Parts: sequence; C-alpha cells; structure tokens
Amino acid sequence: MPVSLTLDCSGRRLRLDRPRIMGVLNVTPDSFSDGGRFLEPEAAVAHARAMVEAGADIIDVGGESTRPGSEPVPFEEELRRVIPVLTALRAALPVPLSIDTSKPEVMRAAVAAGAGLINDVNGLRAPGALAAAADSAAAICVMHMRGTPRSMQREPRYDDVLREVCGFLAERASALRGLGVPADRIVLDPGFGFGKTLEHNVALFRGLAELVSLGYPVLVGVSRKSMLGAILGDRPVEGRVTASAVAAALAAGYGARIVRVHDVAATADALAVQRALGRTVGPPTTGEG
Ligand code: 7PJ
Repeated sequence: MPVSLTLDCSGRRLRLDRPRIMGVLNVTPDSFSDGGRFLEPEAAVAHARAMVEAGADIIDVGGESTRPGSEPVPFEEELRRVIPVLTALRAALPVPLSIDTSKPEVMRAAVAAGAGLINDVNGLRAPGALAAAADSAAAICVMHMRGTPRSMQREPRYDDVLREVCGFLAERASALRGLGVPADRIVLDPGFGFGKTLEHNVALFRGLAELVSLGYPVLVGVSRKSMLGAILGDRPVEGRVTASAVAAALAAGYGARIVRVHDVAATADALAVQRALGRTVGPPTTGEG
C-alpha cells in the first residue's frame, strides 16, 4: 500500500515528501535527558522556538516521563504541565504541535488546546484512548510498547520481534481505520527501547523497511537512547548526539518519514547529507497533497 505524502494534523497538512523532524519538548520534572528544564511556558516556548529555527517541523510536548521504571502521573497533573505550554506554543509558533500522552483526558484537552498530532507510546491501549484519538481530527502516532514504563525492561522476550511489532501496529491501524480514521492521519512507530533489549532494537531498526511496507508513514525515536549508549560502549547521555544524528539519517534511509529527536540542528545536517548522498527511498507514495 502506498504511503500518503502528507499527514493530516487537524486539517493542517504536513508534507512528508522528505523526512521531517519532530523536536522533543519535555515538560516533566524527571525526563532522562532534559527533565525539569522546560516546565515554565516561557522556557518551553524559547526552547521550542530554537528547535524550529534549527529545522524542527513538529514539536512534541510530553508531560509524563516514560523512562524505564518511571511511575505514572495523574491526568490532572499531566494537564497542568502540558496545557499552558501547548497554549503558549500555539500562539508563538507556526508548526504543528504533538502531544505525547497515553491518557484520553489529556488527548482531548490537548487537541482542544491546539495539538494536531496525538503521540501515544502505549498504542492507544488505555480504556477510551482509541475513541478519543479517533474522534479528534488530529493525526495519530501509534507506538509499540511491551508492558508499561514501570515494567518494560524486565527481561523482554519475543519469538520474532519484527513480526510481533509489525503485527501489533497493523492491528492498531486497522482498529483506527474501522473507526473511520483515514490513512493520512496514521503514523506507526516500533517504539525503540520500550520493552526491548539491544538485540530487539537492532533487529527492528534493520527491519524498518518491513514496517514501512505496511503503507503508513513510520516515525523513529532513537535520540539519545540507551541503545546508542550501548553501541558506543556505555556512553552517557551527553555523549550521544553524533550517534543520534547518524541513526536518524539511517532511519530515513530505511524509509522513516519522521524522526523524533532532541538535537535538532545535528539531525537537520544529518538528514540533509542523507538526502543528498544516500539511497533514494520510495516512492511508494500516493502523491496526495
Ligand atoms: C518515543 C516517544 C518514541 C514516540 C518517547 C525518549 C523517551 N514517542 N516518546 N516514539 N520515546 N512516538 O524520548 O527517549 O520512540 S519518551
């Protein structure tokens, strides 16, 4: 099935004719790489503006840490963190905004505050999440996670990780389509690091073309993640910028249409070089938009 060339974010069309950059904006006190830095709307807007100037096409706002072992926060607290930031970003910036949440209450409020993309690391498995996402006009990124952030890294096992992740994501996409969501609002993400060992992550990354072949745009998030730290011999988070940019370019080479990253300028350079010198992917595209 051909991938749509545009993503419909509440009526606003994001072109996917080349790989797009989603910049991460954590409004949490405890995220692993930048926790606590952007809790105030002013600081959040300044950081998001810098990311847009460096080449970000989407800003992803998250109010609940999903790092391994983290505890969930009540939806009221998540709303207190993200809604003022989304409201301020919407007034300040021209790019589509994404809400990184698994809670239907937060999805609805965030969309009302201007989010054009719902990014759910839990794959819309919370009660009411599928309906909340489908009822909106927002684009929806469905990610695969084994277990919960609290438990996911306790000995994850798969018979065939690529087949299981593709199967799960295909089923979620079908569920959305069954609720009337068109293909050009759906994005799939294998969920690097969410209930996966290094070996699983490597198999998924090398198998990205198979996920791409399901016919939906694929999002890849490996920025600063421990899989890159492990590849570099236990490199700490601050030393993973180059690895993250290279991985983003490799993902684009396998056909990913969106990369979710912290270091936007380095990613933009890496994608520009990939585009100029890398293999041309596609076009399995419909040419819409
Ligand atoms: C991802 C995400 C990812 C999507 C996080 C981190 C952990 N959303 N949210 N994909 N990761 N769609 O940034 O390292 O991989 S939070």
